[in-house]
Amino acid sequence: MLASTARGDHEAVTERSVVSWQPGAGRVVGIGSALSFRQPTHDVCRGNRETLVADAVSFLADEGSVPLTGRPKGSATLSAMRERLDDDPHRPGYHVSPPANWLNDPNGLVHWNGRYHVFYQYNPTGPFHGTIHWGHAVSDDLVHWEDRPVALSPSPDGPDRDGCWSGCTVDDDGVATILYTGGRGTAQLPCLATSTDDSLTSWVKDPDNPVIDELPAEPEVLRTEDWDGEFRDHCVWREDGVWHQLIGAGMEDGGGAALLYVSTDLREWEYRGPVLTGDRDTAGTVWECPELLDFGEKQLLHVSNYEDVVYFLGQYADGEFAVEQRGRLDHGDFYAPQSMWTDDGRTLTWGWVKEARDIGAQWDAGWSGSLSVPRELSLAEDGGLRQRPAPALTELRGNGDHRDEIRLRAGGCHELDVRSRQFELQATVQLTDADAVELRVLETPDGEERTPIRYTATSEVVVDRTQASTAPEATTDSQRMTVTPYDAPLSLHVFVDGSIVEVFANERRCLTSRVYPERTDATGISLATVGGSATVTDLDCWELDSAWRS
Ligand code: DQQ
Repeated sequence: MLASTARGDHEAVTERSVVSWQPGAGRVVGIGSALSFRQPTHDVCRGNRETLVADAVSFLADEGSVPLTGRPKGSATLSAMRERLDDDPHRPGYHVSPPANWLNDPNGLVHWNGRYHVFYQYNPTGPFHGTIHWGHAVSDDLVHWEDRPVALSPSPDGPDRDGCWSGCTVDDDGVATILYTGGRGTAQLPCLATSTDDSLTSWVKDPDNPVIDELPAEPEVLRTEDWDGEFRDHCVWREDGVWHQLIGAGMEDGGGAALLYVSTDLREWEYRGPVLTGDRDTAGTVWECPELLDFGEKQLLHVSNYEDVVYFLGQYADGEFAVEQRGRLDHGDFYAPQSMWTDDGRTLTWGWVKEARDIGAQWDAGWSGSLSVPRELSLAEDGGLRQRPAPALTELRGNGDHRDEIRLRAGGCHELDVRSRQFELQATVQLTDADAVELRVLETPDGEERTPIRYTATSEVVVDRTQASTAPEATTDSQRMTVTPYDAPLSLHVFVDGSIVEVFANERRCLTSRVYPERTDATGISLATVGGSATVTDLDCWELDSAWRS
């Protein structure tokens, strides 16, 4: 924590720290976390204390010539923070990650003036969820990204004092406008901000925030220990000149809900009721981050229910959603996705790829969380959901290995020429009489560490983490998804990046996993069969470049 609040002469160091806020509400004064030295008279201790104070004072006096982590002042500082983490083998290279510290949900994704903007839930004070700001990254091509300064910070005297939570960006006749959830104490209410420049760097909060200042009466919103009402996250679109907004909620009677509001100016909102509700047992107690996507013939509503991202495909009309099909958007560590509509009419979706290691390991790493690769969502010919990696990702391809056909005999194993922790692999897998085919990634030469992605004759794709890492505290459970009825042959598309394994099966189903191999030689890629023979055709494997430019 590197900043604290001052009110006149009173320093409120125990209030949550922030990076910056709008003038008039306070000022950043320096180090705000308590630091005590157990043996203040000891020479080493005294030396450390003096070094710390000297560094801090010099940093404050000289805009960052002493490179302290955690206090982003501009793009140069953000690049320096990012570079310091470059040697971490678990750090993703081409997935969008925070420069350091914490990232959770993607927010406010927008294609604006020809550039792609990704905002995200960001804690600049450390790799843990707290003091949530909006981080910002920008790209010209969807694959090379540049860090931008923090876009939204909590205002100490505002309804977002305790965090600027998830939301979206809309184009209000040329004015980029964010709707987000402001948190203060036990209240969480919708707030609005508009950008003052084409690069979407500076944002001004609406003086009348929150723009909705009470919870709807019906259905009664779930009250919890933390919140007066579980009521947050925003999906906004314009229909026949009227703004529509979905807000995620939990209901006192059980189950999640996506609640609809309408407005003519984004500031005065009229409540219309739920477009869809779910029962507690099948779809979770609270629906976070609802998003409605229009695919013409059908619409898709997805919600994040603390565990999974559940999607409903069906018909949305007049404020009601009629469900025809439902499923999970991803079967692994993927949460709170949000989409961007590109100028050429595609729907690209990013999700938060959570960590699968404890908070202590995240603290030691100095960063936490990443976004998935962008996924293009569309309707398949049979009316189901299609998910495939955004075509732009091909721009990152470097050295490759191509095989027309690999015949695998019972117990056989085939090693690829590529050794990497940052690659893409595409292949078609046909089980002949094998029980399973394994694509083993992040594998050491002796096989001590490896992560098999297993396609089984029982139509499952399993990411097996039992041997992924030799670290005693590593997660060892396996993650799985069924791939029926699209199971023969399987088209497999895999993205590996540091500690992320993202699997696309048949351009339909996805499983995103986290693994943390310890050994530096865990870079092997091989194919093997279990209990019989199989054929792998049209295999391509490319090393992928990194996404970040300083
Ligand atoms: N994350 C945000 C909330 C949202 C949750 C807070 C989902 O707005 O409900 O960081 O991960």
